[in-house]
Order: sequence, then structure tokens, then C-alpha cells
Amino acid sequence: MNNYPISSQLFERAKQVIPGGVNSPVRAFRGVGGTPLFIKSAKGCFLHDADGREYIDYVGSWGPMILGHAHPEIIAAIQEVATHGTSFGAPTELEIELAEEVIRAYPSIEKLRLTSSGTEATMSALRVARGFTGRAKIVKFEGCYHGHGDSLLVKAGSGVATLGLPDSPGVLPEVASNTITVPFNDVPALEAVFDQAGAEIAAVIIEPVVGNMGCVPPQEGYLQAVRDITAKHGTVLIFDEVMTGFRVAFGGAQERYGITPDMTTLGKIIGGGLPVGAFGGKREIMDCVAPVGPVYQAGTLSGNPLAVTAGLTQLRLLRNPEIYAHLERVTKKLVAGFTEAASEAGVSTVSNRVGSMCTAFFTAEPVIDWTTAAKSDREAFGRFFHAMLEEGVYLAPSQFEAAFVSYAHTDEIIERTIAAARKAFAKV
Ligand code: HOZ
Repeated sequence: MNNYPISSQLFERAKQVIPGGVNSPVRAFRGVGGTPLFIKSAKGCFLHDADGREYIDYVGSWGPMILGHAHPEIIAAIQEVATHGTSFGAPTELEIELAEEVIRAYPSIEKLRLTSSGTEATMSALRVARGFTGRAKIVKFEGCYHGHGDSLLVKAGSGVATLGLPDSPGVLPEVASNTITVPFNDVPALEAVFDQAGAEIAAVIIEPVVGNMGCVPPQEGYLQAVRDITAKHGTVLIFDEVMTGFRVAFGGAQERYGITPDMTTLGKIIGGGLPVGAFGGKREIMDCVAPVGPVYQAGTLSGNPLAVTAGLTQLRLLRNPEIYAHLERVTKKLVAGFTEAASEAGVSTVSNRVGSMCTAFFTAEPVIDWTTAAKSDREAFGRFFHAMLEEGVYLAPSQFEAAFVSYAHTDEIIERTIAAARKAFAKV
């Protein structure tokens, strides 16, 4: 029996006019099979689909909804600002306020530029790093995903890993050849690359806590080693905190691990659920950006007043440390509950967590990089995913995406989720 008749109909219709029926590949459920849910509305930690079913949501729009969906203060702020006009293509005071708010939380950022997505932020940051250093090569890590910019679609995580795609056609070999990849959490591999080509490397870009191969934390001392190696070679270290920014701590992974990058990219949470990205860093690097410097970057909707208002309102609410204490506590409880439920059912899982990001990998071996993540049993994950859906819990439809917990996830919701997991693991 099809429990999702309306979503199924919508999916068939969508496939006629949108590639794969979706506007971003992971949403198509290819990683788990079946029909993607079409969502009608969301409130707090709940999603409602087109078939009238309710789910506890652990996707949170892939990270931005840290306070839960349709937060009343954010909605009210957007409505108020919208009455004054929705886009001017000219500066507003709101943009300064958002930049000031971010800079206060991220001492490594002296200046920043707003974009409309995380992808734009990472692409722009690389261009600036190349312009600043006059070097061509960049280093990224296997299984890390930094949006779909050409230079970054090499051994990428997220949808690329989920779909098992080879490096994307359409990325010119001469572009890809300037991207060097190394395994995450492997200091000798990074040292070897720098010993060989250090003077040619403009930037190292890293998810300081990986979210795009599932959640993979940096091992003790790893980020410091990356910092030391890049500093020694005059290479720009870019922390891609699109997922981790204002997520694993108010000041992101750089605050949590005490490491100062040269540049940072942000997105997701800083838009409060509307499209905002940002790249920023040291003044001398950011002053390469036009119109101060020669590195060109622009955007009609950059700094859009609605998006900036949503982000600013969310960041001001997030100043309350009680929110992070809650997120830490309930996510820890969730992971402990999953681990116990899996072990009771005799299913091997390894769970990684940093703050309110976590993943249960269907494997018996510690997951520290892409090689170990890729050993997960994706079919078992798919069965678990669908069993959870049946129980009213919406997880990311891929083994290689992190779960995000929000402030709206109460203890009672976490307990309901663990009870659902008990039943779902029994069906794996
Ligand atoms: N690449 C995103 C997750 N890492 C998915 C974006 C989406 O489907 O909205």
C-alpha cells in the first residue's frame, strides 16, 4: 500500500518539469529509495507532508532551523520588513547590523561580504584566496562538500557521495587539476602534499567538523596541525562553517576547537531559513575584494532585506547560551538512545556527534574519514530510514548527511524519537 499517494502524484508531476523532480539531488530519496515527501508546512520540530502526515524533523532544512520551524519572532520580523519593500539592489542598514553581529561572534573575521548561498560563499572565498596569494592550487578533503562550485566538485560528499557519482562532467579537467584532495584527519597526507607543492597552494578549505559525509569530528590536534601547516606555507586556511557556524557553538567550530582560520564561509543559520551566505576573514585578504581591490564578486540579491532580517533575528535569539546547553544535552541523549536501541536489536552502528549535529553510521568501525564512512551498510540505513518514516520521524534521506537537532526538540520529543528508533532497528 502506498502511504504517500499525494506526494507520489506530485513527484510524478515534478519529474516532467524539474530534473529528477527536485531542485537539489539528495531530496530525490535516491540514497534510500522510494518517493520523496512533499512538504506542506512546518512548525517547531514538526513537518507536515502533502498527505497530511506529521513527522519529527531531524533535517531542519539541512541546518538553518536551529530554533525550529516558523519561529514566531523570525516570522514577525520578516513580515514587518516585507511591508517596506523586498529588494532594493542598494545598501541597507540591516546588512551592516548582520555583518557586525557575525564579526562580534567570530574574532577571525574582520570584514565580510554577504552572498545568497553557501555555494557562492565558498566559490568566492577561493577566488579571493587565489587573488590574494597569486597561487592556483587548492586543497580539499575527500568526502567534504562545499557546494557545487567547479573547483570543489572533486571527491565531494553530500549528494555526490550519496549518488555515487564520479567527479562531475562539465567540470573542466584543467580546473579540477588545480584541486588536490587528501583524506580528512590524516596529518601525514597533508604534510606530504605541502612538501611537494606548498608554494603553489593558495588555500586549504575544510569543514572543521564534517557534516557532508555524515558527522565526522576532527581528531584531537588535527585542526591545529592543519593551521600550522598552512601558516608555514603562506596558504590561506578557509574554515567552511556553512553547517557548523552558530551550530556547534555560537562562535562555530573555530570557537569550539580554539583555532583561528584566515577566512570563514557561513550560510544556513545566518539566514534564519532564508537564503544568505557570507565569506569573511582578515582585513588584508578581504580588502582584495572589489570595489576596494581587484577580485570581482557581486550579487543582485546579496544582502536582501528579508533574508538579512530573518538571519539577524535568529542570531540575536541565539545569543542566549541556554539554547546551546539544551542542544548539547538533548542531542547527547538522542545519540545514547539510538546506540542502546541499535545494540538491543543487534544492529552495528557507530554514532558521531558534535553539539547538535550527529550521525548513526551503519558500521562497526569508527568513522574518521570518507574511507571509513563509505563502509557503512547503505541498504540497512535505507530500511531504517523508511521504518523511521513509518514511525513519524524524518531523517536525512542519506547515510552521508548529518542529523540536526533544534531548540524545539524537547526531552519528550527525543524520547518519542528513541522509542521510534527501537521499533525501526528491529525491522533492519
Ligand atoms: N547539499 C545539502 C546537504 N548537505 C542538501 C541541500 C538540499 O537538498 O536542500
